Amino acid sequence: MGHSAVVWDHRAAIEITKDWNGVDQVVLRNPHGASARVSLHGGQVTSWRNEQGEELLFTSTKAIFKPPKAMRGGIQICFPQFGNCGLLEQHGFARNKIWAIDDNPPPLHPNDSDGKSFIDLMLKPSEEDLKFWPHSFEFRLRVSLTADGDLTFISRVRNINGKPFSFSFAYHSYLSVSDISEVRIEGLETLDYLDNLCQRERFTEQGDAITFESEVDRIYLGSPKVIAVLDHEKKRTYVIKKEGLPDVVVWNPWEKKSKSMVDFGDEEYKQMLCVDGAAVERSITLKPGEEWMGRLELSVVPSSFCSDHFDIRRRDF
Ligand code: TA6
Repeated sequence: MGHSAVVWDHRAAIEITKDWNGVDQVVLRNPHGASARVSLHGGQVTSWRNEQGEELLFTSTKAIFKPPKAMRGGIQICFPQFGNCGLLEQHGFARNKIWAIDDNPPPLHPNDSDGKSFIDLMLKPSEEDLKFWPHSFEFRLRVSLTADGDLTFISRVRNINGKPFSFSFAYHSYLSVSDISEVRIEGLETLDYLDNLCQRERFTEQGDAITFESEVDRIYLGSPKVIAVLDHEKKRTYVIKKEGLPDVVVWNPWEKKSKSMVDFGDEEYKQMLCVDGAAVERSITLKPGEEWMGRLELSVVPSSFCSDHFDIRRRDF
């Protein structure tokens, strides 16, 4: 008896609803019950749930769901600037803009769609935007949920034949963790980092793995393609794989800073950690017609898998 090939029609796995502000929100589902939600506001992923329906991203209970500010949590697209060292608003304007669904994206590699449910979004500068950042770009974002429940991002920024421009970038990712004091990051050992708590002064990481006892706000430089964030209590590990993103931003506000943020609970620093695939130290420069691509893949594996199956310190799998 022939096997009926299960053709996974990615469009069948997509539902378009409205978010809390009536902005379109795309729900991606896979055949095993995992899901992700992408708001056209900022192209922000506001939810990523595993097959058991467990939420894997952090969102503050005090988040302010009011444009143009990004909701505190999820995964935010920081472009064309990361940080507040430039002329634009903190982390750039992309996360505060309404994106459009891109019905006719230039083709990607077949691997980038096989067996995935995905949505293609597009951001182009408005006349208003061009007054603040006079560069004609097209930003194509593909957010996918794989059959295994992994969450993947492909960002493609193209210079549409204007003059050359430079930008910095980050996937500002709020991971949900059980208890920050029981979390460690592997893969950043021995790297240099810029410390945002010391005017971005450069230091070298001495630790065996990154652990947390106070506020951390660092940009690790020249990081490997794979980073692991181990949640001891849940015995699970976030595996972050990236391409085109040489840096990793690590941020936990800890107690004092948490109390200073109106859209963040005083104790919520205990349940979150930002680990962002980024390109910050060296901005990316595009000549007319050139395109930059930045890929990120997030998966969650049982921590036993980590210790038994791969040694993050060897940085290969
Ligand atoms: O390094 C991450 C960071 O720049 C922190 O300094 C903190 O400001 C965080 O981003 C959050 O920024 P946001 O603009 O989302 O409040």
